[in-house]
Amino acid sequence: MDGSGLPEVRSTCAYCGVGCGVLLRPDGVGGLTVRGDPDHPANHGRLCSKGLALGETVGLEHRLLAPRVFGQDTSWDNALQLVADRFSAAIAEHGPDSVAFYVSGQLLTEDYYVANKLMKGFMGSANIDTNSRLCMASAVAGHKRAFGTDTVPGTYEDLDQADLVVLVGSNLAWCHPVLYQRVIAARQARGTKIVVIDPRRTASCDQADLHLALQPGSDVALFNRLLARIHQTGHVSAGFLDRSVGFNEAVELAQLDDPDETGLSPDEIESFCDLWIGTERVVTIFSQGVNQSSSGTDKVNAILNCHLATGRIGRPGMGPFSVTGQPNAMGGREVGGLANMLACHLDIENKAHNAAVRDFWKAPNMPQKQGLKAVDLFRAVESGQIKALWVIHTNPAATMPDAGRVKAAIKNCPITVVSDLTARTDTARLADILLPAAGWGEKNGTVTNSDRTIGRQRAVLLPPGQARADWDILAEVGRRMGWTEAFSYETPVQIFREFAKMTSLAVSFGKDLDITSFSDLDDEDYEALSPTRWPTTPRRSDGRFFGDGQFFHPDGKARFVPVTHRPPKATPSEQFPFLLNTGRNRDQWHTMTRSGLSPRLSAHLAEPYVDVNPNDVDRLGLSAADLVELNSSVGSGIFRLRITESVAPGQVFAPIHWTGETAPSACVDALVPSVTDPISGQPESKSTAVSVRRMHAAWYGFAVSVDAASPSSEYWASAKTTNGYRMELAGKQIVDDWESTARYWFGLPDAEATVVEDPKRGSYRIALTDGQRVLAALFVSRQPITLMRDYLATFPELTPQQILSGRSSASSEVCGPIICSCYEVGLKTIIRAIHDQHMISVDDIGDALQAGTNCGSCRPELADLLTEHSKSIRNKQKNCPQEQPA
Ligand SMILES: Nc1nc2c(c(=O)[nH]1)N[C@H]1C(S)=C(S)[C@@H](COP(=O)(O)OP(=O)(O)OC[C@H]3O[C@@H](n4cnc5c(=O)[nH]c(N)nc54)[C@H](O)[C@@H]3O)O[C@H]1N2
Ligand SMILES: Nc1nc2c(c(=O)[nH]1)N[C@H]1C(S)=C(S)[C@@H](COP(=O)(O)OP(=O)(O)OC[C@H]3O[C@@H](n4cnc5c(=O)[nH]c(N)nc54)[C@H](O)[C@@H]3O)O[C@H]1N2
Ligand code: SF4
Ligand SMILES: [Mo]
Repeated sequence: MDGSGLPEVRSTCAYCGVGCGVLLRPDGVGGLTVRGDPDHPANHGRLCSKGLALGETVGLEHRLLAPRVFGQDTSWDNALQLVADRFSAAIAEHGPDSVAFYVSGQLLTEDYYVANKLMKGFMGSANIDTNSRLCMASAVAGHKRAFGTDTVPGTYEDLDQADLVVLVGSNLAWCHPVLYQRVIAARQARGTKIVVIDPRRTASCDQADLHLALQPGSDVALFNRLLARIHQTGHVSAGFLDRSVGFNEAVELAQLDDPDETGLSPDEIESFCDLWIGTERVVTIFSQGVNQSSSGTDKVNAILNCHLATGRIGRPGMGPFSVTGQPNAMGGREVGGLANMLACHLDIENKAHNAAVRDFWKAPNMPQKQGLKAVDLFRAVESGQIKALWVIHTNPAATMPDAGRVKAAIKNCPITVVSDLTARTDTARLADILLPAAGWGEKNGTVTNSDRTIGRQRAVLLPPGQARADWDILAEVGRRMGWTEAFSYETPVQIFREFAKMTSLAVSFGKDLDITSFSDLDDEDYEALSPTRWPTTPRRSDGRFFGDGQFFHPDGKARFVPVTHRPPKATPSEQFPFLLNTGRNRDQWHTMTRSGLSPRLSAHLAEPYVDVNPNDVDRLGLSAADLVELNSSVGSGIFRLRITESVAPGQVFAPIHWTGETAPSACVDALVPSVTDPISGQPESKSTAVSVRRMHAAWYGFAVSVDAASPSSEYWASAKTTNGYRMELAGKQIVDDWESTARYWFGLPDAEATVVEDPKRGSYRIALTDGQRVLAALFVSRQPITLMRDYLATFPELTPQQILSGRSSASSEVCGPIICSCYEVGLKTIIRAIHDQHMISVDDIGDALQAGTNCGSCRPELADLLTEHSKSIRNKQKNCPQEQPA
């Protein structure tokens, strides 16, 4: 305690797989403050912008407070009996494979364990798959092919000790910011070099020694060239060749691949190979640019082949490193969350494994074959095979490829159960039975991060309304279906102990997953559990695998997997000439149901956008700030144009975060067809053939409002602000009566209206008030609107007249003299943003404020401001993460 109220509680961040430790202090009225845990081995006190803003996302806004059945609030008793009855009836009538769960790498290990036990051991089907199929499946499959087990060999300390870090398909600076900070710290301390392999120039390139902007999908060709060069230059580790099988075949195939497929120059390729081969301590980090591909598993093995060949694996400062995306992607793999696995890294189709799990669970009904993987699972929902579906902690109607089709399938499923924090998601809106889950900060359990460190999440707030923990909901359904004994859990520690004990099965089959030392953990030990990396076996005290040449295939040896370049399935055509790449923004988490509640996080990149290269912009006759329509073979979308050389000609990039709730026409997965990797079943989310053209809007609009609104225009995108919401809009149809339209959109039929109109210019402005306070204001024009958006977002403090002028005399006090005239962004606004958001590049300013993104003439001025104002920040935060406030 530091004397300011309730004591601090140690927990783990809600978001990414870095698994940072946080210290939480509840304020006693439902909120909390957050700081990094200085003693946590993952982050040593650092946090990124998302972790720091956790306190802004725990409010009651949008929370689901009671179970709902067919749209009506009801009791838990009713809702859970109905779930149990409908699942039992489906199984009785159509067999176990007529039911399915679709779950999430964000569940706690305890939740995940119970879901998996219920489906695989008791309902008797393996139809439980998870959003990890869209995320880690190729890494899992690649690891198993090479190592005989799905195990990440290295630890975070390897990043501190490496001399070269290669980022393949990983925008670490934005997606694993605290790990990126560790790499930057190593660069400062020991000169660690950084190479980024990504078709797109990302924030992770800012400090890179080399950026290889390869052709999308050509990673295998590049790593095959590296393998051939390792062989040619005699850098093969003889010791490791003895401990492996298949080297010659892998090299032969590698030599046949044409490095030109990468689109890189021979110089670029050779400098990369020289650097990699010449640096003993090399860590190759890979993420979704590798996994989310129709050749994802082969890409993984192409990378693993190079580390195996040189023996650079499982030793300090070196190894291949698959970073996990979600906070418990790793834990989910441990408890067998995927449709093709059993708990504890055991295999469904291995008779001995299957029988051992059956005996351990005393399970009546084990499936003998693998279940449906995500894409096939939703196809089975579509075809009517699945009669009852339960979606937990994920939003597939927005994040599965071919999202429109998935949405329709879920809608037509005879019974859909959804467990979520909120009813406001694209998936929750389709639920027949909607169950209120307790969220991060309200429930207890464990998560495993990217380097196998098990950490505790601890409850510091009471679940609101009737919300309950996911494990608790699942266990009660198990009991109501008749399996009283097997699901008699009353606390998460009972589940954790059972799982820890179960890892003795893995040990007995010679597998690596071993946390048996936790089998007898008492309640207090669990409460006090400090971050622990598995295996907890004493002989592996440095926490690494495979440095000793011991692998987990039956002969104890590793496998080289011969692989060959296969381009992405989508080939640009006359109809769809561009390749659409997708990914993440720094400050938002997936479908924004939590991060989108933070005004601070929502200030960074507040609108869905598509990045297009300037050459293509000219060719297509587009201009800055246009809205553009993308079309693919399966769907379409509307995005704000950003002109940037970060994408190559012929490629475009759009982020994944917008949904029906925040920008219905900008859900990228509506465009992505469901092409999958043949081995892992992981979708190719990063290469879709699309067309790009200007949207011809009859009008453009900007609005601010106290409450969220869902206008019926072709395009709208809303973002949270301190005072409510701000919204960009556009429509193709001329609107005759703007006043009624505005009243309808904002749900303010009786508000007082103040209007300023200039019909000749097609400009219309309306402020709606309750007599005193402005509740909403809408600005419409025939042209894209230039307004002081930042200033208008302070609207509750302004009079209708001030608002409608779009700027006021006071505005120069708030915003300062205008620097960017295209978007009317003032000096003070820019300086504030540089300080508050720790901006380091002109693009950062553009991302947050749009300044400098149109004509670009203010960019030199912005650069000067940055030099002047970010220096003081840099000095203050040496060794601190980029986004940490000084
Ligand atoms: N801020 C933020 N952080 C997150 C998340 C979030 O939503 N927001 N989500 C978390 C989750 S679940 C995950 S899985 C991770 C994802 O973390 P990352 O994988 O780092 O993130 P992405 O932006 O999906 O994709 C990474 C990069 O792959 C590149 N890429 C596309 N095609 C190719 C290719 O063919 N080859 C190569 N080499 N690269 C390619 C893209 O241009 C992109 O820059 O992030 C986690 N962290
Ligand atoms: N095109 C394209 N598509 C992609 C990707 C991509 O890069 N490109 N990335 C893919 C990847 S890697 C991932 S991981 C997925 C992520 O996609 P999703 O998992 O679908 O996205 P989230 O927004 O994280 O959904 C989590 C849901 O759980 C709810 N929730 C939060 N806390 C709790 C809780 O404690 N209990 C319960 N029951 N619910 C809770 C949230 O409100 C939210 O609705 O997207 C995938 N889709
Ligand atoms: S890097 Fe950021 S989002 Fe990821 S766990 Fe740490 S604080 Fe949370
Ligand atoms: Mo992910």
